[in-house]
Amino acid sequence: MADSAEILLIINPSLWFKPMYPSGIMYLASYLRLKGISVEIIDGAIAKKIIPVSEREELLINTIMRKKPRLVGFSASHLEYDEVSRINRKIQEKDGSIISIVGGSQPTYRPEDFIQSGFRFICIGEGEVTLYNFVLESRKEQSQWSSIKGLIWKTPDGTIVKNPPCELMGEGELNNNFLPAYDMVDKRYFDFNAGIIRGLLMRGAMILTTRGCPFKCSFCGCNLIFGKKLRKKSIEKIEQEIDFLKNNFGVEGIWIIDDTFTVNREHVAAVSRILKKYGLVWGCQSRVNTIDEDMIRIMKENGCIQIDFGVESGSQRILDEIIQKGITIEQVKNAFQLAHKYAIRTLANFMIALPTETLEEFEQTRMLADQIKADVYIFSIATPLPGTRLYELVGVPITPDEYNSLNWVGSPLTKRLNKSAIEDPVKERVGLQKKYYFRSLVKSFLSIENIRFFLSKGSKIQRTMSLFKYVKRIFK
Ligand code: B12
Repeated sequence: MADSAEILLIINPSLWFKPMYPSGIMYLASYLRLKGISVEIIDGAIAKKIIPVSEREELLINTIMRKKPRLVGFSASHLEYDEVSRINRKIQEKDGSIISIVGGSQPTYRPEDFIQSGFRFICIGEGEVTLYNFVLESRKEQSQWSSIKGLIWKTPDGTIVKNPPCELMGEGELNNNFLPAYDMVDKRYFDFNAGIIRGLLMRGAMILTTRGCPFKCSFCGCNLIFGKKLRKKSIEKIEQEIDFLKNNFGVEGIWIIDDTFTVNREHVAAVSRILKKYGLVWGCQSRVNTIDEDMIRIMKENGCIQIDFGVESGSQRILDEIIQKGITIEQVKNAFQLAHKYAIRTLANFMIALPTETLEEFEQTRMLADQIKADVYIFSIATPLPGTRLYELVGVPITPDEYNSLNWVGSPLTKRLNKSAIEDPVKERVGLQKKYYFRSLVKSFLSIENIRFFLSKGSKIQRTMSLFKYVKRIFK
């Protein structure tokens, strides 16, 4: 007799220790639980001592096998393709009757890779409804997999079937499932974690207040997951979530993980006021063309301390033709000026070595970086994620076994993928990062908010430890 829940959802399979909790899996777990399905989250990392990767993987597999689940669900970014596929194959070898399914960003972008790697079932896009229907169908003796919207699957004779996509949940449904299963993950995720709002030594949490993004940047596949239309959680539910986080974990700050928080003015104002009511500092991702003085003023008055902007390039041509971002350099300058005026910390994301980028255009990027005077700078080497339009624009095939070396600081693939005039993107990135990053790190550690946190009662040791851990991670 199995001693586990009907479905186990696996996080942090092995190699990638994520210092933040995985909202996707937690939303799936809470949705299934609301529908009366027993579900458990198994975390491969946080609750364990530091042990070698291979042993950690064994431990995870043994834990799964011991629980004898009927179903196992994995989530994967491209970086987790390898490990998730390997763990799944090992589980299948040990017990072929376990039904496993994978979902998340990379399976949505390129499901066929996961079929090749041994998965029989892939969930495309938003997962709650598809997973629920999948669990119900799996209980039947003769499961009709073709009835599950949002599923791509393989028949016993090896045919790959693509079912129609699943309708996205309406706002009512988002509100019913407003609270991700915070109680099913280790409480230490909410301990002092300087990574939540870069450099702040506080107890923090991430929340998702909207789903969907109306923009179409070529490097991002987000709207393949949640669509283009913005769907909002109600303010009452957002308040209940914040109340829960404050009362249960004593959070002091919030990072809003919406793709673009500042799309809807009324929503921004209402959420800001709730955050202020709970005395929290907070930050969000924004866009230079969805923000204006009125909005920034409201955000500042209500405790916003950091806004992240995707600037990407100083060349208007690159922004228009390659990134297809829909922003102008003037809007970039204006947004940073406004944030400075209201003393909100800014984080600027840039990409270098975009396809067709000339040396003059790279110089324009450097100049823009100097002009906007951001507090934190992140320079990434443009990385075409398979399944995105940027990947098509670069036009160089990347095989699945190369996925986990695809990263933003440079990789064995960088040379092959470089379709710009910049000869050595790795060297250029290091130079830029050195010029800005360490200065900005020191600046953020010495920010007023941090000093205030540090001087507040208790927890000085934990706050200091969190600083060390954060710096160690950066240098790694
Ligand atoms: C917050 C965030 C982070 C946080 C925390 C991530 C975490 N703990 O999960 C931090 C800052 C750590 C982070 C890091 C990185 N991130 Co990030 N991140 C995000 C962000 C903004 C939100 C993720 C989130 O919580 N979404 C909300 C939840 C509810 O959605 P979800 O996770 O997609 O889950 C839903 C579906 O995908 C599906 N689903 C997911 N899993 C499963 C499993 C099953 C079984 C089923 C049925 C369905 C299913 O159902 C869920 C509910 O509807 C997304 C953008 C986005 N819109 O998703 C990028 C995103 C996930 N990140 C991305 C990237 C690239 C990274 C980094 C590599 C960046 C870097 N330069 O280092 C790292 C490494 C991440 C890693 N190891 O996987 C990419 C992934 C692309 C890819 N091809 O995989 C995204 C999509 C952004 C993008 N523009 O493309 N990230």
